[in-house]
Amino acid sequence: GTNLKEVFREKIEPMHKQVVELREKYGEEVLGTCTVSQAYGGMRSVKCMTYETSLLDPEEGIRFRGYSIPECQKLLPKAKPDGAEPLPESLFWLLLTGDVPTDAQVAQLQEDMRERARVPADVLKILDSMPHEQLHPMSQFAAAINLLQRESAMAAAYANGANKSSYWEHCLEDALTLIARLPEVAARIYRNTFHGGKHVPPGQLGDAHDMGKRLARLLGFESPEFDELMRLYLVIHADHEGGNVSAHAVRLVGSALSDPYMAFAAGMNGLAGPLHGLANQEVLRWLVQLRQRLGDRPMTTENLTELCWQTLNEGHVIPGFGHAVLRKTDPRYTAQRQFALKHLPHDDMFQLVSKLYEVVPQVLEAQGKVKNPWPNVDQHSGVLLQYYGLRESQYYTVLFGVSRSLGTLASLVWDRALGLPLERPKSVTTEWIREHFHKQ
Ligand code: FAM
Repeated sequence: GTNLKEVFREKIEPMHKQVVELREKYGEEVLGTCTVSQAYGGMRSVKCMTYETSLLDPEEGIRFRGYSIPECQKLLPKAKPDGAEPLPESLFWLLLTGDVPTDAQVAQLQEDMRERARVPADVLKILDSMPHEQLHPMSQFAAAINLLQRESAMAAAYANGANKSSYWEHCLEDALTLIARLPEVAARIYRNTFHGGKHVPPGQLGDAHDMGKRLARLLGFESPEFDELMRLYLVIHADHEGGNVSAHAVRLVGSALSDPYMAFAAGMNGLAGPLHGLANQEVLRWLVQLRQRLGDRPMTTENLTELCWQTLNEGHVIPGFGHAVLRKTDPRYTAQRQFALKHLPHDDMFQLVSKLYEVVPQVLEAQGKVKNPWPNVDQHSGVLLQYYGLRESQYYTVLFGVSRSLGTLASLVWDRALGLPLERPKSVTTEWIREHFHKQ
């Protein structure tokens, strides 16, 4: 069928049965342990949670329901007639159901999201009244998501004493409405903060009905190439298994039965961290600073090496490199590099990023403490946006957030469908550790 809710409904019982069987069979098996160092070290690589929509392999990178990014680019429906990048809506269908959707299924989902897409006028008015010069776009974004919460179907259902077995339905309702409205919210923030509040009236959008193109038009961009970049961007940032700060925050807050709006706002506050989603903003600022420090010296290996050491010696990380789990070049970086080689091979900033791909890993390896010296998704994203004229790096993480809604909210619907309980790990004090291990 083409109705996402009905297709998803059919998936729940078989999955639930699988989980019950696995818990009966392996319930007492140990997934992983947590040492004292890992407890102090951000629980790095501690296996202690389940998450269905994607899995991150340290060597090969992310797989969305088992499919790599190149496989998604091949298999997922694209924009008619000649789109080259997968449609974000088709990825959402895959993440939620595990199936590659047909064109008809994607068309139905787009129709459904178009009906949900308009942001209430009073919410837009509050967005327009925010202090855009002082309030970071990510703060405006998280506030907007909370403002939309008053329409939460899940919050209303819970207040009306809905049966626990129906939570997933209301959660899916909220997820679809929220995802459908994020492009207009995000674009409103962009136009208010960087273009004097001159908005593109959504009524003017005509056929811009896929999420990527709709976002591009509302931001004020008209080129088909930028439409394709928005589609690629929204797909590759959508999910990165369950332990990254934004996905984990959505899961944790949602486990208290806070509705998807509340949970996703929490995830966005995490994404706004410089070591997580804000890194794409930091990369652009660093590249601009590198260019300034280079002055009219040539972009040679030795000059760039010297500037990278200067960053490290100033006690700063090199943004866009390293990863908590990945140990190879991020395939999300590679996908963007392919796009750049195809569309902007001679762009000056792309040349700089290309050169840094050869320089930075060696510097980080020489420094000797980074576990992964290779580039991650953020090293490349700003350069593509700059090229098409979206130059305000302070805004970049909002785009990351629009994309991350696809994975984290698909996963949240599964949390409710599987009846996952409140998340509540046990903490200990340093004093407890001393006592506990001293006795042994
Ligand atoms: N430049 C300089 N030092 C780095 C580094 C980098 N790119 N990446 C890691 N290190 C340091 C790290 O700060 C730590 O130093 P200290 O022991 O002095 O604290 C040491 O190397 C060991 O860190 P690690 O185990 O290799 O990495 P972590 O798992 O602690 O952290 C990252 C992972 C992503 C936070 C880290 O690589 C980093 O800060 N990268 C730069 C910021 C960035 O690009 N973040 C975006 C990540 C992206 F995937 C996303 O979420 N959008």
